[in-house]
Amino acid sequence: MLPTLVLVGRPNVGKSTLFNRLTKSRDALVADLPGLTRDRHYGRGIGASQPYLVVDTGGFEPNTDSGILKAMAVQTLLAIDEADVIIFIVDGRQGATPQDMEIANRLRRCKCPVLLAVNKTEGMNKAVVSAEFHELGLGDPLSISSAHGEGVKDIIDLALESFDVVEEEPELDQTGERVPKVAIVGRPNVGKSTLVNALLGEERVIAFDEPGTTRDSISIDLEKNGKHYTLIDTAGVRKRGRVLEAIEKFSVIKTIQSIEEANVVILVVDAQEGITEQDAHVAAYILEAGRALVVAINKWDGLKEEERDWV
Ligand SMILES: Nc1nc2c(ncn2[C@@H]2O[C@H](COP(=O)(O)OP(=O)(O)OP(=O)(O)O)[C@@H](O)[C@H]2O)c(=O)[nH]1
Ligand SMILES: [Mg+2]
Repeated sequence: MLPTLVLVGRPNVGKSTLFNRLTKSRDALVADLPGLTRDRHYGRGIGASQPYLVVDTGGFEPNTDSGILKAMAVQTLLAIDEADVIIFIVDGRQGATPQDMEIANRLRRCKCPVLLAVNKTEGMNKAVVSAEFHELGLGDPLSISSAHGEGVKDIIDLALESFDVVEEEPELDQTGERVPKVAIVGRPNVGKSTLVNALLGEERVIAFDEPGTTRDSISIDLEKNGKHYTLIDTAGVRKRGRVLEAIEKFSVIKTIQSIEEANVVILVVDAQEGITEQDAHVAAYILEAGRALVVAINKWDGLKEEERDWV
């Protein structure tokens, strides 16, 4: 499992600037307009002694006007749920705002560590600027400059401190051959589980929860034509609260983690709905991660002849 670092903060504090620096991509849109990040939110982090996953939560529009969801969008709350470490970014030039306080209140309930990063502090007296952020109640504020890189390596090192670098041993079957890991990913309802069941068919299977993980992907042994495979199914059980569950079931973080674990990824798309932006982002990540990609176009049977040609 890659440690997952989630960048949280109100609009315009510099989340995407930090995301770009950590992933060295200029892809994520950085602009002087609040709420503009519409682009990529998930990337592999660099510059540390081990790989990690960075999630930029900007641009997820809150979709309700009451309660905590007003300050934080559902995707952000989901990401927080699945984070290993949260980096909460505030703007050192603007000082602590009521919205910062609201976000801090939510983050204080998180089980994972939260690091408080005071951004845009280049050329400023760091002790003075960061002092007022103690009131957020999230420990010592750490001064950084996303744009200039000051303090960035320190905060990442701190964030990853408690994670061991794990060299995974490839699993071998009885004959000593490597067992390929096949992840099956895709949006909810595209038919992932049905595909898994179809693959398994009459074969004897042993299903078990991946040991030592808090996330709920499931590994399944499959023997087909005398060869062994491990299927990784992300569609398994969810432990999340009922409210969130109802709004959004698709977890990109879980999907990415299973891609990282796998040698081959089957991306299941729905022929009747076509390829969504989400599908395209996931496909891009699979290729970037250097995994073999198989695109499975499911629900083919429901299409008319001319629709099949089009797909
Ligand atoms: N001076 C200074 N400006 C910065 C720094 N980091 C980011 N900025 C500027 O702050 C503005 C917002 O940066 P973004 O990275 O787009 O902010 P964001 O948090 O991703 O914003 P949303 O995605 O809209 O929530 C841009 O004009 C950046 O150039 C910094 O370290 N110092
Ligand atoms: Mg942004």
